[in-house]
Amino acid sequence: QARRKLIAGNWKMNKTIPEGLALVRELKGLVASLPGDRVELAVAPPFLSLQAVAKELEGSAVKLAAQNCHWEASGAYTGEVSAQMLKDVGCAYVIVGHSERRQYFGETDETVNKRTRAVVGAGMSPIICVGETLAEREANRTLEVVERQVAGALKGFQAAEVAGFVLAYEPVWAIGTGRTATSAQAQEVHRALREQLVRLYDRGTADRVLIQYGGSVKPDNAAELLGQPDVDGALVGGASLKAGDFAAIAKGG
Ligand code: G2H
Repeated sequence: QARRKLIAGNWKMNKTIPEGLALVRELKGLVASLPGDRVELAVAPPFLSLQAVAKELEGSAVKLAAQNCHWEASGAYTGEVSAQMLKDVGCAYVIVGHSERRQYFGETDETVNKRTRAVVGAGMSPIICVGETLAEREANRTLEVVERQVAGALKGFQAAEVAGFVLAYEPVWAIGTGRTATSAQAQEVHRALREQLVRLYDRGTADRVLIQYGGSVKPDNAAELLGQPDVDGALVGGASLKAGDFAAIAKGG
């Protein structure tokens, strides 16, 4: 059975609550006819908008995702949000280890692993982001880097847990830059990650994990990327801020 595609919109630090509500209202109408068994949609608004967006999405097939979470269950961690809080508000997914968090907020493979543990413990699916910088690609270290990130994130997890995970390959040089990996470059990395999952677990598990591509996905490049055998969806930033573009990407898949 073919894997479903997961198209997730990472709003990053964009949209006030009213702006976010307007976006999902428009989006719901545009994607109502998509075949839900083949294409799943999710939006990841800022924490502050999650509750309002969750209410607006009631009765819709569009899922809710968060952009990050802390690994501890509760306590004196000023400014942080726990996985259980995100589950309670209605999140199905949590993005973990986005390159912007690795770059600006000190995220490491170890903290990605801890956050992933918290997400799974609260009954949600992680969307674990990995990707190489331009310097790493030019030094032919792409696969070494992404495989290290994946191994670090998955440390200690059993096959049955990992089968419900989502990985997102996001080459850092393609994020928000307008540069996109070619479909062949994406497929090469996605295939390598799938083979890594076979080595770490087994073929059945590897075949169930969704591997999204992210990095300047737009309506005009989505179909080509999503047409690759190991590209199981997209993590969309800038283009997810316009309902029309996001719906067009989802339809392209
Ligand atoms: C990559 C992506 C979303 P954009 O960060 O995670 O953003 O589509 O703007 O490159």
